[in-house]
Amino acid sequence: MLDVILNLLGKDSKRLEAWRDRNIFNGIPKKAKQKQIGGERMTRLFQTNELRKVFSLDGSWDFTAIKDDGDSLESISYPYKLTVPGCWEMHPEFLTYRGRGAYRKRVTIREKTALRFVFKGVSHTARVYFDGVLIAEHYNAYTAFHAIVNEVEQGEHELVVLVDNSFGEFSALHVPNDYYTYGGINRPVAMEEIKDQYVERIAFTPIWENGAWKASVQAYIHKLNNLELSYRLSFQLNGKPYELGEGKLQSDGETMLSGIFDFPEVDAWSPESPKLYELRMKLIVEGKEADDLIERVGFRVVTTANGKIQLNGKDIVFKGVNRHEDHPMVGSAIPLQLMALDADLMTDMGCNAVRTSHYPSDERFLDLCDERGILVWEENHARGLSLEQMSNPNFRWQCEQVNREMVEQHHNHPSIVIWAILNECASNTAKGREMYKEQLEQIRALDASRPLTFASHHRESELCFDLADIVSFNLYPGWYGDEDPGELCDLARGWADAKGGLGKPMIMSEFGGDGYYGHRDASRVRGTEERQADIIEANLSAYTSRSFISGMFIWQYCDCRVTEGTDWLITRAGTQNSKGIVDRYRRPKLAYATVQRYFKKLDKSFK
Ligand code: ADA
Repeated sequence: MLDVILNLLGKDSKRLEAWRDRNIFNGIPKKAKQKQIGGERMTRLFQTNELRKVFSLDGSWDFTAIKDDGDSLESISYPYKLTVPGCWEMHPEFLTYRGRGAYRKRVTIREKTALRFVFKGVSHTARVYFDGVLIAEHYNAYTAFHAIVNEVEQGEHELVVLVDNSFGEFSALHVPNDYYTYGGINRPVAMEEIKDQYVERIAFTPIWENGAWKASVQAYIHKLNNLELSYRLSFQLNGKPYELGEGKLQSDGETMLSGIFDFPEVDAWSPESPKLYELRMKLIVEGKEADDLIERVGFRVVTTANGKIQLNGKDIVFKGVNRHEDHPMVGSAIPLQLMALDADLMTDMGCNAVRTSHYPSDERFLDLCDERGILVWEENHARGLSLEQMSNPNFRWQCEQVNREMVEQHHNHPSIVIWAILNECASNTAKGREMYKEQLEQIRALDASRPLTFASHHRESELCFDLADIVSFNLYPGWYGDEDPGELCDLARGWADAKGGLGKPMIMSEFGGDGYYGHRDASRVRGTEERQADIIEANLSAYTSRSFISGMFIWQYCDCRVTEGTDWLITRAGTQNSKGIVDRYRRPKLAYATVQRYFKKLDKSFK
């Protein structure tokens, strides 16, 4: 009998009771018969391990939609093949399918080992079975989770992932919205062979003190057995060895080691010179190499002072776009090539920043931003939730989990310079304020090294500016109203100053207007590419000429599919949000050149 350890990153399985109680999957699948699998591969833009064996499980998986709630695992047959990562909406029979699906993959194990399965993202609820035994449950498409199976015998085994992208009370964050909640295993999957003790994660926090670089390094060792073992944890950075600690590992579970180290010879990370270093952690147990973990890190600090944001002590202004993960041919499962194209187009437009609206990004995109010096505002998952939606009994734990997973999983990316929460939710109410406070405090406790913000559309009725380090406004002058962008942002500065944001840096986090790709007309009426370019121009002209503005993020980088709906969503022509500077296929609209003019000009004036 396998000793199965359920070990979700969030350890939140109890909280999925509501979901589990629906009790729709209760069988045990048949034992695996076929062969699999791909070879060892890199799952990031750099090699994460040299000792630990990491196998990518990306590729072709068996699939079926589960139409009947009474289906048990053993009665499921798999008539389809789908690609992982992928979204089932890309298959001709599931173009608009919302519901449940089952994915199956058979894996061959060479010799008895413990396995760690890492799912970088399943949209939006996953239940994972190994040889018919439930090993993980996870909610939210945009953060990773893992499960460990101990003492797996050599031979063939079966992995089944039940995926659900339906809406309902059990899902407080994935709701019908102005973007699309796709279904499927939408980010990569890896299988790792681990020893009885392994390095679970590293948290690296750079510190600039007395004119020199230091860093806090924390490492978490996970142990699967109860034996008393001696260990030593050491790492290398920039070719130099460092000792993190040694001792006896006694009980099973997690051990954390930390230290503050000097790094006198390193160069800083910055947009102009995005210098990265590998931090190579090695775990020695009973004198033998047991495990390793490699992270890529950069030395930079982010501060706020005098109403401005500083990177390494120098004031910066974000010239950015909001990005959804969406493409007509891959859904939200954006491949690396397309991520790189997105980064190239942003750079070509003159952007130095991107906001991961409205959820944590695929880590490979963050890896690209690290490499290219693109500054990132990363935010948790929520868009436009009313107080009623925030009062959903599942809202609190689902936010707590996505916040924790976002910060723990993406802590080491130097490109991330801001954490944000709850885009356009009920921060204008007393009850909403409590939740904003709780979440900002949670993130600050997890990582005090980055400033915090949230994007607000509540204008003078906003109640939470005092809780954040930066005030951020989503205003749409020229689109939802006819205000002058300059006058409106002067007013906004006044609202912020009067409502707890006095002296804090200010960002225009969303502005823009619809432009239907190819719809050009000399009348420049709403919806034409010309009008969209005019709106972008008026906004950029106002914000780039005001020194109290610390950044601007255009809504949005690319058009995106939205949920089909009959209420306000019906205003989204073509079931898409068409405010992209490029369309869903990344074809530039007229506004592209407008952005280039302003963002590239701004570059010169700031040199
Ligand atoms: C909001 C919201 C975006 C998008 C935008 C729009 O500001 O944050 O997700 O919906 O409005 O297009 O109206």
